[in-house]
Amino acid sequence: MIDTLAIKRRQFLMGAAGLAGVAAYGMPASAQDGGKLPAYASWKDADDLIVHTDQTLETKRAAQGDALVTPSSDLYIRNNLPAPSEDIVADRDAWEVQFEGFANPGSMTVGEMKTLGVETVVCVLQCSGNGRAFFDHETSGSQWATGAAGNVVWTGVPVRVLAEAMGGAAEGRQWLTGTGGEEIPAGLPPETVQVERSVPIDAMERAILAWEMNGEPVPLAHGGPLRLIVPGYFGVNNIKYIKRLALTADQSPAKIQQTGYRVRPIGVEGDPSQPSMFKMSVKSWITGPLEKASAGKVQIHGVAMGGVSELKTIEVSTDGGETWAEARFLGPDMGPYAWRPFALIADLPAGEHTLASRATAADGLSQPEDFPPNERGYGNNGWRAHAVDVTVS
Ligand SMILES: Nc1nc2c(c(=O)[nH]1)N[C@H]1C(S)=C(S)[C@@H](COP(=O)(O)O)O[C@H]1N2
Ligand SMILES: [Mo]
Repeated sequence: MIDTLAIKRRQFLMGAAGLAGVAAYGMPASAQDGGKLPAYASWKDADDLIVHTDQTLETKRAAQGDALVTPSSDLYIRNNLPAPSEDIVADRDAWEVQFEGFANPGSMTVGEMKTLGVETVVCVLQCSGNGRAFFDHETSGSQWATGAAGNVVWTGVPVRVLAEAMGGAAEGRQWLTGTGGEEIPAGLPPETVQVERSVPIDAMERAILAWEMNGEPVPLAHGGPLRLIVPGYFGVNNIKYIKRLALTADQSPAKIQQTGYRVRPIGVEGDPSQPSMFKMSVKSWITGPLEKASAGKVQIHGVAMGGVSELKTIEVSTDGGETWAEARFLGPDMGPYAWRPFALIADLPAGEHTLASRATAADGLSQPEDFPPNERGYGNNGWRAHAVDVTVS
């Protein structure tokens, strides 16, 4: 586990949070033991979380460990708008979703959906900005290190089953568009703040509307009573408290779709011609040891994901990427969208060691050494940025 006292001392010596702190501990020094848990997330494990703001909570890197599934009490939270009132989970089966863009559109309650079909999928939920803190340039937004990600079990009705029940797609539909159930603050035009995202319609084949998360009703904080899950797609596409699901001809007019979550060079404004944060990429990071270890045999562990593909191999370096050794995946393979913990036992002499991991997916893609810096700090999967400096004594 991380020695918080040592971190605090180091923070004090460093003064303002510098990137050195990020590299050394894998989390922004400024956020250590930050705020208190907000009321809607008071049931979470405060020891395992970094509270950036009331709407952004990050899982500590050490807490990610070698867990097959991220406990709900440790899972990160990212809200663009304040979470709705607990009232919406009082009668979960009564929650109603508006369906549009199908041959026979209409509305359906969660209770009705439960009678149509049910499926379970394990997938990584990861914010587009996970790894943002490791970029050298200044970025706006939460300075996530590795903890805006978790591996989660979701159960719900497949969207393709719903589509079938409604007679299939209406003509000319290209996008699957989900709308969040938050109340829009008075006086604001909805498209400026509404959490509404469109993904290419083929994602319908694997998307589900989930009422269960890790074997329990989806907590309000994570989108209960009902959430859209698009396996393999970045967090933002997984709409919480979904109130409308539409097959549309065009992408949503919402700002979060048109100009937000667009990858572009530093200094450039977002626009719809730029790549959107849809599919995730192959990625891995070490979760221990993060700071120090005893000389001799050391167990190095972490987590790896293939993005939208099964994983093939995971390699670990103890010399900053000069040489690599193949590590072993731990536990069962839970499909192409899940992460897999990994471990390697290495013999480490006393001294400073830079530990890195590099995943390769079955589609042949590997993590790059560096991921190109971009204006909002999205999509970082560079292995060098995720390396940790460990003192072995
Ligand atoms: N309705 C709604 N859905 C949402 C969001 C939101 O603010 N409102 N945030 C998105 C973003 S940016 C991310 S990363 C994930 C975070 O999911 P979590 O809070 O359950 O971890 O939810 C996505 N879905
Ligand atoms: Mo996000």
